[in-house]
Amino acid sequence: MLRCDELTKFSREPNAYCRTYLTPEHRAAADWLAEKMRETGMTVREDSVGNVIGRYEGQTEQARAVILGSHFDTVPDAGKYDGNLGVITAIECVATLAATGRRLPFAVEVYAFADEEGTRFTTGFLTSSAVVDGIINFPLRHVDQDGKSVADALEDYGLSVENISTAKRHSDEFLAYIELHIEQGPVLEENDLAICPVTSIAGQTRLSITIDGKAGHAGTVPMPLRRDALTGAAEMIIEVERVCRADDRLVGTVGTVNVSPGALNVIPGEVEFGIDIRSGDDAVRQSAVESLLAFFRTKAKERGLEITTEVKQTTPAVACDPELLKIIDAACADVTGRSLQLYSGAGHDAAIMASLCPAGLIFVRCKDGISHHPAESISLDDADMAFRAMMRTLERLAESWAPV
Ligand code: HGY
Ligand code: MN
Ligand code: MN
Repeated sequence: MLRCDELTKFSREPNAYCRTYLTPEHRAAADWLAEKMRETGMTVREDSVGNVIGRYEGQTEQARAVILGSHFDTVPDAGKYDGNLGVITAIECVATLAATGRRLPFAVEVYAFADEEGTRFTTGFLTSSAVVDGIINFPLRHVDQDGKSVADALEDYGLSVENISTAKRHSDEFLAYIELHIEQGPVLEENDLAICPVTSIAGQTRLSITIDGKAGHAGTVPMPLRRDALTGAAEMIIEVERVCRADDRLVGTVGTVNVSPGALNVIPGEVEFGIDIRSGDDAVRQSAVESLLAFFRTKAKERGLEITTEVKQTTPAVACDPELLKIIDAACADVTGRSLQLYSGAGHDAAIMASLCPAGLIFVRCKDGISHHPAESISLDDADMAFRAMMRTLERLAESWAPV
């Protein structure tokens, strides 16, 4: 818990916790995490996309590894446990093994992923994608709010686009990936339960929609002659909510709207807004995206507006490995005496790592289900239960999952 507090000092600004990809605060946090990993005796390195990786050998050199991981980047004005708790707990598990010189039949690798949220460059799971595919999972031409591209940001950080592929790992190196993460929802709290395993992770589509109308004088252009980009976008944004309210398998959010020229007395000429659509069912999500894009085009035509749509990310829904789920479920029950399994509406690196090796996710209760907000909080007892569940998972894996 103290370490999650300490990590908040690496932030873009002191009074709103935010740490985004390839920034000075990312660099400082990476150095701090590397030091904590080294203190446990792990060998530590950084890969070509800024992930921090610690390795604790098993009983035999170069044994296949179980990865314990999560991300250490944040959303703007973030809470202090989303991602960070999973990285800190993973380090704590290795520290506990190392404290008694205990070696498991497999190695343990701790992955601190540098960019899961996609706060700076819009597309999420950037650096776990590089571990799985050896590429950054979207065109490198995407730019941040200041117009800086990923390629330039990598250069500034001392990395290069040419080397991204060296971050790739191979399935035969690993037995499993296990992530501890706050639930970011209210169900564990409703069930008066501290932790539980996750069955599957929602698929998501991130879109950027740009509407071009005609800027003009707010006082002199008669209403019927206007091509107001913002009122057109507003009708489209309401349609996102209407479509997603109509089907409880869907959630849809418009979290960003940029209006230009952005003056009170000027009719908006251009609006760009970002959409996040999710579902546990890929077909449901795809058809919602298609029907929304069709609506947007019709609305734009009606209003004499130009529309540009860009898919920034599509990530399929992913089922956690069923065998690993049984082991994690048993480990959680060892600690809580109970069993509950939850679906995750939030995306996680586990969804990407599932393409590399069997992936599992442990949820820990967070107060009122609040997340992506400074009020995000967990209790010390629950953090302890989560840590013990992760340790029990490793022990059960050691007993039952003999490395090949
Ligand atoms: O958006 C998400 O679900 C996660 O916080 N990246
Ligand atoms: Mn998050
Ligand atoms: Mn997260």
